[in-house]
Amino acid sequence: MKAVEVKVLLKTLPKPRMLEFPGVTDTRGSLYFVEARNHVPFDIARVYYINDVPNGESRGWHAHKTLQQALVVLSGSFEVELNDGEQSFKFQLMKANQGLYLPPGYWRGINNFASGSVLLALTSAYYDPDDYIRDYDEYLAWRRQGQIGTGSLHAD
Ligand code: T46
Repeated sequence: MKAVEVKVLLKTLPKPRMLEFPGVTDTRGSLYFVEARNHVPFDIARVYYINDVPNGESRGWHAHKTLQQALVVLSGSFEVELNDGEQSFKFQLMKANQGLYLPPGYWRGINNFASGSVLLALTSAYYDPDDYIRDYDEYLAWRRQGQIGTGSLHAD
């Protein structure tokens, strides 16, 4: 992707933010639902989930060039650490009706998984290894190419 396209993409998409999914709770328990382009700001192309994370292990530590995701905690809790090359911010996910919207372009790590946690990810595209930046120096160079300035990371 050309630098100018990166710049346009990152400026056009919403910033990372917490999402709250609607649900119905009655005597039988709780049911939550997520509609594409309604409760997450993209069409859902793929779902993956992560469980059985050993105590002290973390996941991620990479960035995506174009992929949008919503991370949901189905059970337990975990922390998402985001970094845009200039600032970092932590989001705690601990309720089943909560999600974190993750636009492309942010370095992310997921850690502090409580025992038995299940992370569900809703994503905007099929798996593509070429969409990942797994080296932090490469990520910083990629960000510089896109000339993304301070203030591009915030948490609503
Ligand atoms: C992300 C964080 C939050 C596939 O074959 N298909 C898939 O859809 C995915 C997601 C992964 N894989 C393979 C690729 C690797 O051989 O599964 C293996 C583990 O993937 P990875 O090391 O990327 O896992 P995480 O937990 O570090 O990262 C994942 C997502 O890949 C990534 O998009 O943002 O969770």
